[in-house]
Amino acid sequence: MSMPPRSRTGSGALLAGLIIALVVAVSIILLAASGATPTSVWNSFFPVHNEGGVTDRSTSVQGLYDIVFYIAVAIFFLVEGLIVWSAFRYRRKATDTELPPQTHGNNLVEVIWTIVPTIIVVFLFALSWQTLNTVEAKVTSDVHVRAVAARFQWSFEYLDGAAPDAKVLFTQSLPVGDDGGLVLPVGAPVTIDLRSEDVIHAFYVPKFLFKRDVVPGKTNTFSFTVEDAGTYRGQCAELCGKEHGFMPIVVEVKSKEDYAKWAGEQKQKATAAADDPNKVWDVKELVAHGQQVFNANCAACHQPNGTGNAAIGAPALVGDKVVMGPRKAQIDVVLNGQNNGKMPAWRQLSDVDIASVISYTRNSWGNQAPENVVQPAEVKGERK
Ligand code: HEC
Ligand SMILES: [Cu+2]
Repeated sequence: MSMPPRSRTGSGALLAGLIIALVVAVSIILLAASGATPTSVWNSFFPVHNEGGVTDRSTSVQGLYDIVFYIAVAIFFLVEGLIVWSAFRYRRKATDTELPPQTHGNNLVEVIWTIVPTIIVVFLFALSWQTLNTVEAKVTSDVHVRAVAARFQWSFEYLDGAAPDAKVLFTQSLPVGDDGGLVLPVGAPVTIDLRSEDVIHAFYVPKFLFKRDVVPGKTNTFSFTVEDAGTYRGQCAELCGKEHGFMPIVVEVKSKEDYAKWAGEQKQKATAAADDPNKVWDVKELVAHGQQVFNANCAACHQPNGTGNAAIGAPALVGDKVVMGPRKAQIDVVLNGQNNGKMPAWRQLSDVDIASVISYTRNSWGNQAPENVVQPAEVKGERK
């Protein structure tokens, strides 16, 4: 077959070269302008910027990642290199008038490009298998925590042993503060059970190089030991609803001694509160706990910022006459409901929960009710 002789000279290749040079130059200028250095660009290809994880399991995850990454880089340069090389080496020349010889099939290269990828895939399979076994290894733990995810909050129940028979010693909830978040000892094996109250969430702390789904009706478990003390931030990593972005996880890792002291204090506080319904609570404690109760039970209708939802007839609690009025009337509404259950009854909540949530509504969103504190004992007295 013959082809018309080509009139174009090397100008096409020159243009292509210029465009590539321009793209490279602009990329370098933009990266430099944003403060990137060659090291920071290189590190950005790795998890947590190549700093390494902080748990005993993260080393093997990082090792697997590194190997996969380097193999991918090698394949990238090999394949791109061959494409560019053959494009130049076998490009049509101005003097060419015939099609080049048409080749069909080559047993040698076909065998090579079947065997080599197979070896790579089998190798990565074995390596992943091994990594998975390391990451999933069960250990006898000193600390058992049940992480409960609910739209849109995490709480951490500290258990007195392995689930499912374990008792809850005390509970930690976000938002963060002195008593928020997940607190763990450094250098001690920890087991976390994941439970969802509603939809699928995911537990993800980047510095652990680990992520696991929290599935309703199923308990996922994982164990690890944190090797460096410090504060590590994470986030629910499953799109679970419109406030999904506000489900932070904060892990505070303390020395073993500090942890033991802290856990002892939490346990004592929880026991004291449970044993003594007549304990007089501090307004700050009530409001802090009340916010959790509100977000878990009331915010769906009254909204997290208390502005209500006209569509379902849930009134705004900001400046509401019941919330700003006498305590007794509000205890009655929350315990027994109102308007044939359009406002549901909340008798199933504990005295502490109800006292807390009422105190919260009386001290939030600009509300400053004259009677601003309701104690658990008062709620107990109103139950019929
Ligand atoms: C299923 C939606 C829903 C949930 C959940 C809900 N409420 Fe209500 N709430 C309503 C509706 C609707 C009304 C108005 C009832 C009526 O028409 O009288 C109401 C009324 C109230 C009132 C009385 C306001 C007034 O002016 O009469 C208070 C106080 C209140 N809710 C507090 C709470 C608290 C505290 C919680 C959580 C423990 C909660 N609500 C959970 C729907 C809800
Ligand atoms: Cu979530």
